[in-house]
Amino acid sequence: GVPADVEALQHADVARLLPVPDAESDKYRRGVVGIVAGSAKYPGAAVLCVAGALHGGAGAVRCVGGGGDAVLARHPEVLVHDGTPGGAGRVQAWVIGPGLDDGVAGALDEVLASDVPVLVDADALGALDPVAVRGRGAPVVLTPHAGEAARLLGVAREEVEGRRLDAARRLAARYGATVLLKGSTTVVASDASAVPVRVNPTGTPWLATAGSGDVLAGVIGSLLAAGLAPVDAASAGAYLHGLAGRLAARGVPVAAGDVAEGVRGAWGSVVGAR
Ligand code: NPW
Ligand code: AMP
Ligand code: MG
Repeated sequence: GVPADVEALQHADVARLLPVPDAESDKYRRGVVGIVAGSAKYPGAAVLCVAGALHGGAGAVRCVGGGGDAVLARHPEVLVHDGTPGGAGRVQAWVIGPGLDDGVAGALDEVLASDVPVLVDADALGALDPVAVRGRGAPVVLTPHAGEAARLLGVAREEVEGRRLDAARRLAARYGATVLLKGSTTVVASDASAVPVRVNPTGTPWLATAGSGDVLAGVIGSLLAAGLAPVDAASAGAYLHGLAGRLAARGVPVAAGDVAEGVRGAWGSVVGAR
């Protein structure tokens, strides 16, 4: 059986959480996601993160970073900004990290200084100061893979792989943040120790493909911007991402861009169950 401090995320829970727009909705109420991603080395990470946010249901996506031209070529809907995150205008949740290389620290300070939720992934994780995270008013979500989690904890990757629930809980406590630890079984831990760790049941090994995590960060960003609580956004995002991978793959290989497009079908299969 599943221990009491762990729960599997249920389809009906996700159906309740997903922000379906109504007659009162506008793009700002649906949520504006700010994405700080991409670099000359990894412009594609910004494209994939943006795709996750757009298909995840964002009202608008603003993008800051080194992937602007590549992003616009694929997604003309996106508001691309040349400057730094602080000058980007109205944003209801930030995603920072996919494919960034230099300039991470300054951008991280700026998004952490905002009063909206911040998701920190990939290259931005290594630049993160626990004191700065704990000291901010609004929530922080961390989305490491096992290698990134091992580096943050200062332990071997095997230790994280062998004790995934414990690793996620330890990181959540250290940073005062919600931690989604990616892998063959993705788990979501809250820094509130009374909240059970959520285990995502929808993953598939077909998700083990370059750029897959960049898509996930964008999907969760869209749910944070819509106003979901951090553990809800992280776990519903993982649920949609896993389902998207399954729907896109159907037993054959998929690329991360296919997973991003599968997020719309995943949404449909979840809200259809309302
Ligand atoms: P090793 O060598 O296996 O022991 P990579 P990345 C480890 C961007 N991308 N579980 C691995 O350890 C991302 O957004 C851009 C456990 C290695 O030491 C990031 O900004 C793409 N450990 C950046 O690239 C598409 C794992 O981590 C270290 C692991 C780096 O991304 C791809 C670094 O590994 C990518 O998303 C796992 N699942 N995966 C684009 N198209 O623009 C890796 N490690 O190979 O530099 O990869 O950390 O995923
Ligand atoms: P990243 O390493 O940041 O690109 O993220 C990889 C994504 O693929 C995460 O969502 C992982 O949970 C997922 N993933 C990687 N390997 C597996 C696996 N063997 N089974 C299920 N999901 C996986
Ligand atoms: Mg990644």
